[in-house]
Amino acid sequence: MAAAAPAEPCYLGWDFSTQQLKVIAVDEQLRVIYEDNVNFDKDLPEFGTQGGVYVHSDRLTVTSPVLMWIKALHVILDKMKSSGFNFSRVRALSGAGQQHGSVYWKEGAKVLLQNTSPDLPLHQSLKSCFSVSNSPVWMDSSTNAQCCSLEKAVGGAQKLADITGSCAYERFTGNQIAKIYSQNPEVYAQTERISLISSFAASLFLGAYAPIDYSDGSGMNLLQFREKVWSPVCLNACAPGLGEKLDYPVPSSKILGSISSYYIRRYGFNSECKVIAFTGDNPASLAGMRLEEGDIAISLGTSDTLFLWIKDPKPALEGHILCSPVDSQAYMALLCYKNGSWMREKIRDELASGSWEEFSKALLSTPVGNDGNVGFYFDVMEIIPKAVGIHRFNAHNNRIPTFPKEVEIRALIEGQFMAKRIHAEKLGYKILPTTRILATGGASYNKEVLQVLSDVFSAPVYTIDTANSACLGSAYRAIHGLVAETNASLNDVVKLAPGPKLVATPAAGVAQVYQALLKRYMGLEQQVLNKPK
Ligand code: 5FX
Repeated sequence: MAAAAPAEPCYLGWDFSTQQLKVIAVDEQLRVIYEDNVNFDKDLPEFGTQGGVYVHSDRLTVTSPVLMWIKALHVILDKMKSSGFNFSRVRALSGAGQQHGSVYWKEGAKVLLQNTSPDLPLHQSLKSCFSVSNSPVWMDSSTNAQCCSLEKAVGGAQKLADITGSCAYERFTGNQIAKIYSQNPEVYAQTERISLISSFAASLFLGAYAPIDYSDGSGMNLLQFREKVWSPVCLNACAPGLGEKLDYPVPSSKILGSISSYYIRRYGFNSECKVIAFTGDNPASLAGMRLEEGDIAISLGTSDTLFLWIKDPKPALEGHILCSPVDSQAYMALLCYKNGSWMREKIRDELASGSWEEFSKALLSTPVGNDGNVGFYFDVMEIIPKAVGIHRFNAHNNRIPTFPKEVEIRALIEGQFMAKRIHAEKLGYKILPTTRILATGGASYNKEVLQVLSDVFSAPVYTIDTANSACLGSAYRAIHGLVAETNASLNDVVKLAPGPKLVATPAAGVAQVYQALLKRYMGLEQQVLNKPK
């Protein structure tokens, strides 16, 4: 009798996000062959989280129970097993974690991690491994004092940005560690290893401490993002002996080792299955969207987020520069705007009877450049720039109290996109002839809004489905990790994946209009900052 053909290989991508744990399996043709998730609130009610987190009574401290993440992994793997998933097919896996959050392994945890019994659920074997049972996560903003002292220690906010890619942010891990050290020095002393959520998750699969990767590591206010080494001055400013507790960071595509025997014995994984370094959810999304040099991804959600592929970064007091998760010579910039869809929907409801069709008609009925009328619409305090309120200027740069409704709608959309282009260019971003804008999120369904985006950036706009981009990007990174040492690029390896859809190209002659308007917008932004209305 002929031997059965070996099962076709597949690759797993994990996403330890704020509200759920997700997994995707893709085959060699990059088809998604399995997808599942565990929702923390709904599927693990015993932890009592809301949206996957605990918001503490000061409203500033936000944490998640570390054992919840481990139990979620146990639940999802058991679900996969009962659905008949063939784990022996998995050649490699990688994953993503919400950025900035940190996990504190107690002295002695290393040995427990290496010796988990396949007869016990993982969260039982590891229950005494953590010196801090509730991990601080990215939503935490309780470390203002630590941010001030870190900036002071290095010589100011811009200096810190020059070293680490960002000025001090409360959610960034160095400041979180500094808070734990200053409030509970004995807990810090009992901690033998500090992981990011991404490297913590990789450690679970390795059965050993996984190093932090360069890309997620650049969201800590601790990494010299150009040299890719920890900054001694930042480490010392946060806590003593911190370098030893973090260990050396590694390239994001590094093969960390083979999967631990726990998974081989309990689930039937192949002993050759490789674990590729895990990274942050935003870097993993950049991989999932297959950004290339010069590309921009814009997520037009409640808040608007931009990822930019940058070659020559210029860190500023706004936005973040991270090491690229897919190209060791490149960087990614991250910009976040609070007044995104929230503001667009507000104006739509007030001026277009709540209808996107009417909103689009207003855009179509007004000229590119809006006859020189410019507006700033910040319903809540914006992140970039730190300004609030509605500010309108006519073509002579005079403040005016109102615009006709069509002018207002165009001023809002042109203003939002001009702000993004200006701040991206401040961080060193350059539009190239090959630049593509990949738009996702709610407003990416509106063709007229995307036309303005294309005109303002002078680049074609594509839409892409990214419901699971971090998870999918992790599966792509697992495939890429196996060949990364041959210098193959991620995009060479995932060519077969479905591509984005072209939806708008810049109209003829609009580049000159915006060249002049962008300059004026920059000047008016200064006025808004200097003289808030
Ligand atoms: C990025 O800097 C963030 O804080 C968030 O996007 C988290 O990564 C969400 F998980």
